[in-house]
Amino acid sequence: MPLFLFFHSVHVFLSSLRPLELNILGNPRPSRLPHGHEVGVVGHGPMKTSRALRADTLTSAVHVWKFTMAAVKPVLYSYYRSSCAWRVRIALALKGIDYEYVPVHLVKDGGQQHKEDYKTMNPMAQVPTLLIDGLTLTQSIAIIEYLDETRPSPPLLPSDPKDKVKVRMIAETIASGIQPLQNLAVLLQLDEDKRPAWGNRCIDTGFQAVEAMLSQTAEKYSYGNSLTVADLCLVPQVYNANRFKVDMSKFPTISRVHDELAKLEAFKKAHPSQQPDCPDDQK
Ligand SMILES: N[C@@H](CCC(=O)N[C@@H](CS)C(=O)NCC(=O)O)C(=O)O
Repeated sequence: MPLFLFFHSVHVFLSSLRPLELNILGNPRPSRLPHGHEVGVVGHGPMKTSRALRADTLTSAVHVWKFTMAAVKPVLYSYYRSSCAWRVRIALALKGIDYEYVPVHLVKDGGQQHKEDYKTMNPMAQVPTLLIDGLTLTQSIAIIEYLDETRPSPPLLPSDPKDKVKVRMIAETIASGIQPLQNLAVLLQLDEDKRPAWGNRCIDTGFQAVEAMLSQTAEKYSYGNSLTVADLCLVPQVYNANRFKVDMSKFPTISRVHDELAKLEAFKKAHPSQQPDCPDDQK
C-alpha cells in the first residue's frame, strides 16, 4: 500500500474515533466547540476548527500527528487581552505545557462567552477555561494551583505555609480585589463615559495595597527571588493599569518587578501581542 494511502486510512480511522476520544477525556466533542472559532495551534499558526478536521491525502502524515496530539493536548479558551487568561498562559509557558488556543471574543456578537455552548464549560461566562487531563477547569487561580500540583516544576508557590499564605495574599488582592471590579461585565453596567475613571480608580486603589505588600516582600520578583503566582497576576494587571491610564510612577516597586518579569521568555510568549487573536494594530 502506498505510504500516503496508509496515512490517509489511519487519519480517517482516527477522525472517526476523535469524538469518542474527546468524550472519554471529558472534553466537549468537536461539534460542541463554539462554532467557527479559530483554533490557533500554538507554534503552528492559526487554523479554522472545521478545516482542522479535514485533511488532504498529501498532508495526511502531518494531520494524523496533529489529530492524535489534539486528542490529548490541553485546550485553552482565551482572549488575547484577558488578564485572567494571561495568568494561565504564563503558567502553561513556564511549565512547558503545549496547548491549543481557542479564542473567545469577549466583545464581538455581544460576547462569545455568553454562547450556551461555551457556558456548559464555564457557567460564569468568562475566560479562561482549560481542558486538561480529562477535566474542564475554570477560575485562573484554581487552574494555576492545579497545574502546580500536577506539574510541580518550576514551583509557583513556596512550600512553607508562612510564605505560601503571603504569596496568596498578593495574588488574591489582584485576582479578587482589583480585577473583578474593572472586569468587562462591571464596566458595561456604567455609562460609557464613566468607565475609564472607574477602571482607573479601582486599579489605583488596589495597587496602593499591592505596592505596600510588595515593599515588604519583593526582591527580584513579587515574593523574594523565585517566581510565584503573585507574579502571574501582577504583569497582566499592570497591562490593565496602563489601559486605564493609571499613574504608575506612584508604584515604584510594582513597576520595578513588572519590568524584571517582562524580560522573561514565558511572560513574553504569553503577552497579548503574541496571541493568534490579537488584532494586527495591537501587535
Ligand atoms: N475569577 C475568574 C475571573 C475571570 C474573568 O473575569 N474573566 C474576564 C476576562 S479577564 C472575562 O471573561 N470577562 C467577560 C465578561 O465580563 O463578560 C478567573 O480568575 O478566571
